[in-house]
Amino acid sequence: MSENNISSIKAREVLDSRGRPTVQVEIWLQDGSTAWAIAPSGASTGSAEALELRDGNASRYSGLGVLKAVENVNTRIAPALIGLAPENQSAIDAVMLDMDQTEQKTNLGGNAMIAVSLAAAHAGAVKTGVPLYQHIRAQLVAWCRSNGHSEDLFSEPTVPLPMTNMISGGLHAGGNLDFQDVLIMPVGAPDYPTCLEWIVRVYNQLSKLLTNDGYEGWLVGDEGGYGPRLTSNRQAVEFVIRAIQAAGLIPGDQVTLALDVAATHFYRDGLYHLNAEGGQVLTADQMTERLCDWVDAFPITSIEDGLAEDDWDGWQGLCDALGDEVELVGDDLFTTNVRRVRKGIELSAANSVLVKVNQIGTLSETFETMAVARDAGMSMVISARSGESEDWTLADLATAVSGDRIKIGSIVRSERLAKYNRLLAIAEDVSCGWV
Ligand code: 2PG
Ligand code: MG
Repeated sequence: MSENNISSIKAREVLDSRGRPTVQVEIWLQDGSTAWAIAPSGASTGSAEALELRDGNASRYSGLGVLKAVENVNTRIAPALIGLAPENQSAIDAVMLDMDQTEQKTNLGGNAMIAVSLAAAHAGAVKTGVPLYQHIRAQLVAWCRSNGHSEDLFSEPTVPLPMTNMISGGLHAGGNLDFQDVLIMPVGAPDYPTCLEWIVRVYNQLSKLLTNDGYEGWLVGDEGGYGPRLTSNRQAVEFVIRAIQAAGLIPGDQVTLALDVAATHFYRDGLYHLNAEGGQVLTADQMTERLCDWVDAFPITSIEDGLAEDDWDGWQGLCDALGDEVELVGDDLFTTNVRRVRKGIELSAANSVLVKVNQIGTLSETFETMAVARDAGMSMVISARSGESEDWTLADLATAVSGDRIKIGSIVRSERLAKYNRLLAIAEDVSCGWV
């Protein structure tokens, strides 16, 4: 009988939710069954992220084509993986890592590698006949056992709490806000379907409030959050609070706020440049004071990238000031890179890690980052990118690793809903992590 291993692999260039090329990988098993995955892609990228290999040929897609990455899969990676068992994720990722041999995946391309790595996870689930989240959980446990980490770092799969984008700024929207996202977390929702209903309710109220006050309550950014031209970052937070109230929900009790400040993108020459605040220029201490004021004034329970990716001293100060009461999440700071997470732990610079698989390039390396973070007691926010697709792998990944939160973007646009809707199916069988 056939072992039903990988019989062929094919990559192709497809488009993401922003109309930019990205890599899709399809895997066939010996029995003819198939599985696929599509690499996500960011806009507000950290400088330590795995390289997104792009063609640079300006006559096609303004240089953003990914035909080189596609070729790397088809001519280099695929021949090395034919015949391997798809349910051995570590072995598949190890082949690619051995072949690449670079810190930031500049040889094969992080986009090529992550698409293969995720497609292999799907193929493993197809072969073993279990839902993807169960298969990823099994791979995570196997990875922990063979790498000297306790599998008890991760509880049984649970549905993570959504952290949902309401107002977008920064590099994600055409408005004028410096801060990238104002998000809500329905902490008081008794189950996942109720979470979604609450989120949609708040989202619709926000549209009305913005529009009634003369702002663009219909224009949305890359992730489906509204992108109005407001007069300050603070005003965005105030609108979201009002929308929660207008939805008949209690801010702080039933729904809390989260921010993705994405501060790297307005950090220049050691200072934070806030255009939406009349061009104010703040030091790290002043930014920290500003965030402390906001935490006092509003029910903010999570702040991502409150300071810039290499401002480690600043992060230590932020963590001293707010680390006991607020989840301080490193995105650009950590780039899902275990070395950077270890440094963050040594310096007590943050208490939470944002996990984005394409920042590091393989699922196995993502497991390592998560194990080290969990071992240090950090929480985990499993996150989509601004460039997404119909691929819903994120929902299963976040469930499999019992992530505390899942950050998908807003509650509109099909590339986001593919994940929110997948979680509805998962939640029929899996309990909620926050209840
Ligand atoms: C972030 C992500 C998702 P991007 O900064 O957290 O919101 O954005 O994918 O552009 O890096
Ligand atoms: Mg971020």
